[in-house]
Amino acid sequence: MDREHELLGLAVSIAREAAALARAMRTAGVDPVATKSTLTDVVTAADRAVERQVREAIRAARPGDSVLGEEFGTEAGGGQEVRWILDPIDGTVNYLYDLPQYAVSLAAEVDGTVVAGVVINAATGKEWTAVLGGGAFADGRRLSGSGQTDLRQALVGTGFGYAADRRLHQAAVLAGLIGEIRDVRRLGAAAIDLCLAAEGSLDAYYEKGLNAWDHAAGGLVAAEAGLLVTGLSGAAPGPDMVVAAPPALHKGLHDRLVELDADKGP
Ligand code: LIP
Repeated sequence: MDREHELLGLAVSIAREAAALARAMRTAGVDPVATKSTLTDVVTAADRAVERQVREAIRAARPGDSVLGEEFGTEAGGGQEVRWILDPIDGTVNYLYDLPQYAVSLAAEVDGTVVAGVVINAATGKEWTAVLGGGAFADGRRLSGSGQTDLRQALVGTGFGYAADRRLHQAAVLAGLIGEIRDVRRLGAAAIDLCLAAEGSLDAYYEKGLNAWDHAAGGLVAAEAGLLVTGLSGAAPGPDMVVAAPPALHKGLHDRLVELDADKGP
């Protein structure tokens, strides 16, 4: 088995355990334990417990690897070239409100390139996986994105940040776009949004303000399903912008987002 599939196998078994813990803690009841960047950017005990469990599992299986996680930041490894990128519960607000759209997202990066990734919707158990050059799958079914070629007919996913001034900027961008697409979906978890675009349940997705842990695994799933996953104006996908769309839709959406200064503002 090649290393990429070995890393994926480990990621999947660790993420399944993590999803089970998130589900059990959701059933037991969830309260915010702290806030982060703003009053609405909450963290729950489950975010932290799931992250601890995943870190311990990675440390036990591959002690030399490093980990970047949303809640506890970077944990350097013993200089191995593998770095794990983890969002223990992507869609924490959905998790808090018991909306079944939250995920464990875990990616393995080798020398700066994401080579394997898994996203598990912890509420439904749905699983998306990808290996660099090996394709993307949902519950074992190979993915190929949306066949939509007309932006005016496209169902587009997006999201809003935790800071009010950023949300106002994002709303202004959406106001400029909404009359030119079929409709918008704000589902609340970037990792799942990217996977829904990979399977064609969304025709495209874009969002400003994502961290690596929000899009590392989902971005590989989308790219391996044949989507273009980029920033704007030649930039890589990152905090300024992540756009994921099939080649037939990408240029139209990208160029409109550039016109609307979607990667600018707060
Ligand atoms: C969330 C993202 C979502 C975005 C939210 C938040 P979190 O991540 O998945 O796309 O719109 O503002 O950033 O905070 O639940 O890990």
